[in-house]
Amino acid sequence: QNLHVAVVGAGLMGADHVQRLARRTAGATVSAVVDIDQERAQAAADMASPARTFSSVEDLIKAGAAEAVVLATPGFLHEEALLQLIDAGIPVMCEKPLTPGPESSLRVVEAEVAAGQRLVQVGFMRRFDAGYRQLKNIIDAGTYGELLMLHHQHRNASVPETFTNEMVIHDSVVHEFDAVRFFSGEEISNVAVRTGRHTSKGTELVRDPQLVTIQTSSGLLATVEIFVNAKLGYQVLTQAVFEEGVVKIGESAGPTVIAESRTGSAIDQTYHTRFVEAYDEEIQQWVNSVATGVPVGPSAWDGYATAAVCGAGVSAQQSGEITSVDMAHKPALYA
Ligand code: ISE
Repeated sequence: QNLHVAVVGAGLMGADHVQRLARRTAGATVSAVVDIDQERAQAAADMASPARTFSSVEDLIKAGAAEAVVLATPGFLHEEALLQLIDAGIPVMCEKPLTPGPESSLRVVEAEVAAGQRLVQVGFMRRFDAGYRQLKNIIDAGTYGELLMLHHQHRNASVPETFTNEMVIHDSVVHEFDAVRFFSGEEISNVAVRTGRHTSKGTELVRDPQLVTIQTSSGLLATVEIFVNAKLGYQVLTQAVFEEGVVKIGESAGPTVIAESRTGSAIDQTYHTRFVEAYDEEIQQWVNSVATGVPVGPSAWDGYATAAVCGAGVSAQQSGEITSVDMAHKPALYA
């Protein structure tokens, strides 16, 4: 079996997925690349020749050039593409966020429910990271008793000048919102955001770092330090506190070197390298799931639920208050 996959959006993430599908994914071929910028589409398609190029999802669908799609355009373009693809019955692996707001995400969920089948997987790749899966197994097995608290640190080396305070929530903390839902198996009921001292090495539009606190429906508390101009490199760390122990994940996977009067190990500079195995696993499992027809990854509901939390998160950033999350009723399709 060889699934014909089109990659829509030939930016950094899209081009990365073209290479992944062409070189490191079994059972898939890149059949097309879609981008309004045809030069960019062609450059990406050349990495996977003989892929065709298109300038819109509509043309792609009309040409029948894809059995499945990886959607990697900017988030504000997702809704229109997703609705077209769902309508055409084409499975999609949609990069996060599903859409940049709860109302638009809910429209995607409703379209899927109307189609009567799960066609959308959302790109929360951390669920495929080995450390994340090990911690999830420990939580579910109750190895150290009940989970009492989660502490996350999410540090980016830097962000572009155009990165806004809202994007801190929508682009970055969205991963921890999904992580807390993944680890706890519960929805998030409220969120708060505090800022204190801020870095002088940061960018104009961001208060940096920020401390986000999250509470799930049963009361589990989680903290997130989000620091997007941390300079030191790229770090995503989690500490889970149980009744009878603490489990840490995300410390460097590389060797510890003791030399030149120091001890330590290298850390990644970007999420492309830090999570490369997770992305590979995410895409491989998605391709397999399209073949079997049994969805395995985060669903459109997970995309909607995190969008709802992001909405509350941005309000909380502005008000400084503990802000409750408004959530629609979960359709049976996602039970
Ligand atoms: C980026 O969009 C990502 O998804 C990364 O995983 C995250 O670490 C980063 O903060 C975001 O900007």
